[in-house]
Amino acid sequence: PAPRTVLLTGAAGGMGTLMRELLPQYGYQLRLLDQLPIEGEPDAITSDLSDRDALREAVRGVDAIIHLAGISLEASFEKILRANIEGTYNVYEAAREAGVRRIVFASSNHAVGFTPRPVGDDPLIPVDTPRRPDTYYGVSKSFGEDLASLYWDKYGIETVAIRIGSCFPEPTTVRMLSIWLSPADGARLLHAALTAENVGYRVVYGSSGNTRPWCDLSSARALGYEPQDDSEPYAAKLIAEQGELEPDNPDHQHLGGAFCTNPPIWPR
Ligand code: NAI
Ligand code: 15L
Repeated sequence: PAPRTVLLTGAAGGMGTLMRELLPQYGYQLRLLDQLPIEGEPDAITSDLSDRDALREAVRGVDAIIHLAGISLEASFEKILRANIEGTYNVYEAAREAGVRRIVFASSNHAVGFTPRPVGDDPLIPVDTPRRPDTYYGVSKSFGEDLASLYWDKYGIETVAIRIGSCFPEPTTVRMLSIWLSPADGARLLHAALTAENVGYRVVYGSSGNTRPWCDLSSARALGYEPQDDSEPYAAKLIAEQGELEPDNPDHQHLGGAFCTNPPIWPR
């Protein structure tokens, strides 16, 4: 049966806030968790991912987990270790103990951020491209993907790991024109990842149907995801303001953009 009750970790964050508005229309009952309290959501669980007892309680009775919580930019290795590496391990352990069968893991383009971005007629970046993390943050997403693989092979817990491009209400840079995931497409992709059958362990890219794509969406489409949005209407204005991407600019050479050179640091 399709999952109905879903734990959403990171529910206070940017994507969490967008997704808790958009997902209920697909019929999900969301249980919310974040280290930060969520205004207007008295039932949300306010807890750090390091609190294993709270996680055990949070996963009880859910059909699936959407795991968004974590540090979403670069930070010291110690902070990344605690929130993203140990935190994700704690989520998977809680799921295993409780018998949760499916997790959707918010991976990131930064797990493969040092991959050169396609130029001209170059092929799109495939999901099986070698990992090339661009930060400790990207390493933690690489770790999450491998942990998901382990929990599938060893315990039969299914994961769709989504290498999200840039999920914000609008694209704000020229790079984002290629990797933007509109919030509505984000919800479509999460719904597909929750409901597709027999996913096992699967990695997909999470972008809208952008006119200037960099990443191959075929594995996402194989889940039943059909993007409806395209960043192109934003292109003229962004390019007029910021200029085209330059092949010689180190910030413009890789999928991960400035995360490869001068990454934004948490907290923003
Ligand atoms: P965000 O930084 O806005 O939200 C992350 C949330 O996780 C925050 O509310 C924070 O309080 C919570 N959190 C952090 N550490 C925690 C801990 N130890 N215990 C409990 N909660 C904790 O990030 P955003 O943009 O909403 O991203 C959500 C997820 O998607 C993150 O895992 C991020 O790495 C990933 N992602 C997001 C992209 C995007 O474009 N928004 C792109 C690629 C990946
Ligand atoms: C990410 O992984 C970050 O969480 C998000 O804040 C954006 O920076 C995004 O990647 C991006 O590459 O634009």
